[in-house]
Amino acid sequence: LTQDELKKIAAYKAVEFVESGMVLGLGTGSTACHAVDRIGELLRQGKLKNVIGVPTSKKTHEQALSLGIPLSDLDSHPVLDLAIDGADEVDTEMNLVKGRGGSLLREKMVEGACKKFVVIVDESKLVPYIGGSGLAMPVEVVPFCWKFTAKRLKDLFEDCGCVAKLRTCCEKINKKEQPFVTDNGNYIVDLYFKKDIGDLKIASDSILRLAGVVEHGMFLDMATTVIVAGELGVTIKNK
Ligand code: DER
Repeated sequence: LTQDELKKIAAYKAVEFVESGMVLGLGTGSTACHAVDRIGELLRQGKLKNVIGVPTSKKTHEQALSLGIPLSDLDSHPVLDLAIDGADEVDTEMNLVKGRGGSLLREKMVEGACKKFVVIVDESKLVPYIGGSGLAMPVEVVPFCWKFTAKRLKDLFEDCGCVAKLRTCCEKINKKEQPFVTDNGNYIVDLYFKKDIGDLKIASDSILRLAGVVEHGMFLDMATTVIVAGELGVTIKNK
């Protein structure tokens, strides 16, 4: 099975948790995309009725619109029944790294407002603990003096050999790479650690104390269910 086929299997399994009348958090990324497609299909077939979607990105908003999924937002629905979203890393405690697709702020807001948050991954996302993979730990920062904020983030994790890099996007304006801009008009500084960052809650709090930081990609104690699709089948783990 290809990675995308595994993602689709996990996504479709998660959609089995969706009941008519639910207000749903709609995730962002290639795995969540399959879940949103499936919800649209079941609505079209009349197997699901009266669901409302709250998207976690402009991209998911567009996808849901194209599928005819009725949409709303957190202002109108401050409490949601269920969110379904992917993740970049999942550890044994169901802590997540998210945001390598750049949507972490709206994802964290929506998923933090849900009674249940179902994470859907293929087995390649499983890690022994988050922050140890050496891959990007995204931090959304305001564009104002982002270098100042990036330096303070780097200094926070000096003893983990932290490297802080501004995320850029492919478009070039007179050959100069441009910063990636989030749906909220902010930048993303990706942190790369050479060593384990230790207590995640302490790391999270220290990042959020920096005034120029908006949010980071550690989703601690938020997931209520993790669905993992692997070569040997699908496993469902509950908190
Ligand atoms: O950016 C995000 O948070 C995405 O949900 C990401 O974590 C998972 O994206 P994928 O399903 O394309 O791997």
